[in-house]
Amino acid sequence: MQLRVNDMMCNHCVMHIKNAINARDPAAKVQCNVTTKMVMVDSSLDESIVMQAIKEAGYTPEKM
Ligand SMILES: [Cu+2]
Repeated sequence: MQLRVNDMMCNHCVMHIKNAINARDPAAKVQCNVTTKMVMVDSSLDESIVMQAIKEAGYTPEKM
């Protein structure tokens, strides 16, 4: 799945987002691009769960 996180500003944000998703699915593969604000997630988790994880980390995910 692909999400946009406009308030992902730096590698610190990337680390928070990756940790939040991996806490729910340790096998999840997460690729973040701070320039395009794109977050690509390869996981068996529902999109709603991934979005909730990102919100709880303090960020604002949007569906593509
Ligand atoms: Cu940051």
